[in-house]
Amino acid sequence: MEDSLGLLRSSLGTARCVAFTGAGISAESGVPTFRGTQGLWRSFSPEKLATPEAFAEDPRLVWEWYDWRRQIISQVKPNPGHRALAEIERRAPGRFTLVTQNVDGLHDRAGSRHPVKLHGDIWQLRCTGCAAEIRNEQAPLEPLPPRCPCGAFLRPAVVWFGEAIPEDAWEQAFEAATQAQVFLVIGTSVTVYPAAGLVAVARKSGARVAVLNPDPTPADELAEWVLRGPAGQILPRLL
Ligand code: BJW
Ligand code: ZN
Repeated sequence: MEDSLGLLRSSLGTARCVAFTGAGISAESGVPTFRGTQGLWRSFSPEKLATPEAFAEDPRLVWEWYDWRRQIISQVKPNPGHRALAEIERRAPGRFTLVTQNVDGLHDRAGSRHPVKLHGDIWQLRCTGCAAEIRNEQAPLEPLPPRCPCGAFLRPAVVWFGEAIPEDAWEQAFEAATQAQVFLVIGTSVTVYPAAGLVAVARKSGARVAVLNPDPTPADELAEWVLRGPAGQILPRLL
């Protein structure tokens, strides 16, 4: 591990780098991940709740899940992993891109300037009627489900299964992956596409891949470095 950390640290000093993060980076802040036992909420899987069909069928149930998560996120802080990525970005102006699948806003709160948010933002709401977007940081939300002034339900401005990733975010992430010399895969199970496909895009374009995760992931076989452990402990050691 020490050797890998040293090599990776020195590459980060000069290389174009992408950090691709998932729920695991926020786990040490106290935000539940999606998969595994602690990811379940009232026995519903994210594949069941994070869909337009679930919202159409039972908007209150889906909102209760989001409201529960918003309450947790509002009470936690960014951890040393988030802060280390913000510091890596500060030290590598113009050659570092943070691409996150997370919607929790903890990268922004840690000081990352322009995280590319593939799956949206839990603090943004979008009207299912007139498509207006508003920022709302109230937790708990009242009433539930919230309504737009136009009368239609508001939904979280996040990307559910079967929905497209916002075009500008996808273009930025894809471009950064093809340009990366080092691609860090941090705290993600690398199972949800098209985001997960960015690892192979980067590898095929010549990036050296590093995976930071306590558990094995499908990206390990593409990786030059597999650093097993919590992101909040490993990332500060890259500074
Ligand atoms: C630690 C740690 C510590 C713990 N330190 N690590 C190709 C193949 C197969 C299927 C598909 C495919 N292409 C598309 C699909 C379908 C589908 C999909 O991928 N399904 C798979 C599940 C099979 N994808 C979609 O539907 C996507 N849309 C789409 O394809 O649209 C097509 C289209 C095109 C054009 C027009 C219209 C349509 C959309 C996917 C959206 C996913 N959305 C969610 C919810 C977002 C909102 C919300 O937050 O509620 O995104 S689902 C959920 O999973 C969330 C996450 O961002 C995402 C990824 O999860 P993540 O971050 O990896 O978390 P976990 O929990 O899985 O893993 C945590 C990891 O952390 C673990 O590895 C731990 O070990 C680790 N860890 N502690 C470091 N301390
Ligand atoms: Zn509206």
